[in-house]
Amino acid sequence: MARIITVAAAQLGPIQQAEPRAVAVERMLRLMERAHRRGAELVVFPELALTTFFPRHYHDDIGEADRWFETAMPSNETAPLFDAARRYGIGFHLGYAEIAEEPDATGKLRRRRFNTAVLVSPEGEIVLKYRKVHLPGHAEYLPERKVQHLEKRYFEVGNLGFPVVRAPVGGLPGVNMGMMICNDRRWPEAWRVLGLQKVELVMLGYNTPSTNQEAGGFEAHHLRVFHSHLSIQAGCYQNACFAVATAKAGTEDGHELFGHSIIVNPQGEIVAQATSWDDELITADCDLAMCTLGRTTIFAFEKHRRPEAYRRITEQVGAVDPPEWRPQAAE
Ligand code: CDV
Repeated sequence: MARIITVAAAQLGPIQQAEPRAVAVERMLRLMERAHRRGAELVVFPELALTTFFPRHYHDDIGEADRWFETAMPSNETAPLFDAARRYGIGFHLGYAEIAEEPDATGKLRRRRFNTAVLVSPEGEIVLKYRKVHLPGHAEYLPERKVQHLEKRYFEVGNLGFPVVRAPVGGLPGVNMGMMICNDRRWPEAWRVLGLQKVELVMLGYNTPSTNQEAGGFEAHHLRVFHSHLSIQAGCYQNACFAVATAKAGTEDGHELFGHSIIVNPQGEIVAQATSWDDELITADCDLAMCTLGRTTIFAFEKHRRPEAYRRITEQVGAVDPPEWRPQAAE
């Protein structure tokens, strides 16, 4: 039996450093209104949707970066998004930088910073929170880099795992939903942890530069989008789920982000794609019954997975050299 929801990726064009949150929120409200007019029941905004992608900017004193962070969700500035959810009866997913006063692993209460996303219900309640696990980049200023990527400086590794929740969307009483943030989409482990919780819809926001900033070797320009789409399409196919992958796009603080937001089905097909590098809404009707084929046949995990052969995945971080083969005659 068909289980159809209408979802939207609300791509944002650039947000410059000087732009206040109120401007970004105003743009997001316009996208939510458009989503409502098109019948969308869930809207997905990008990673760090309220500000410029600030990890490209170095602050010697990390506290100086606090102005990019939210200490409350909702706040006075973000409350209009929650009001719009209630007004239109649609849920939304929002990426933002979070400051939390929380005990750390040693039990010490302290100020902690995370790259976070929340799913908000049409009633304006936070249904699910996720904190980014795979933080790319570096913690210190690197003079050899033209553009810094200081996520490891400003954020701690997410401490919530990869949670999935079953909650109503539109007319459906329960949809299994999970999240990833940007770089997470390149890691099959993240997809599989969601897949093992029967995720049906993955929401993910990203900010990805159009060129490889690492200067670690040549990477052709066109491969940037290819690798992003390849990861998302493979993740959806191998875990029999839909994904709404929403970008921040265009030239932000002089640096280009590639956009190309997509909605992908469990066959790994792109069913909608953004074509601008600006604020743009793409929508798709997703029949969640499509998730059944993959998860009852080729990816019926309970029949075919062999965790005893996967121990390295959780026991080992870096790659090790394999044993070297030598011809017997040489001994
Ligand atoms: N915001 C990100 O996580 N960006 C990374 C870039 C640095 C490669 C990404 O994986 O898209």
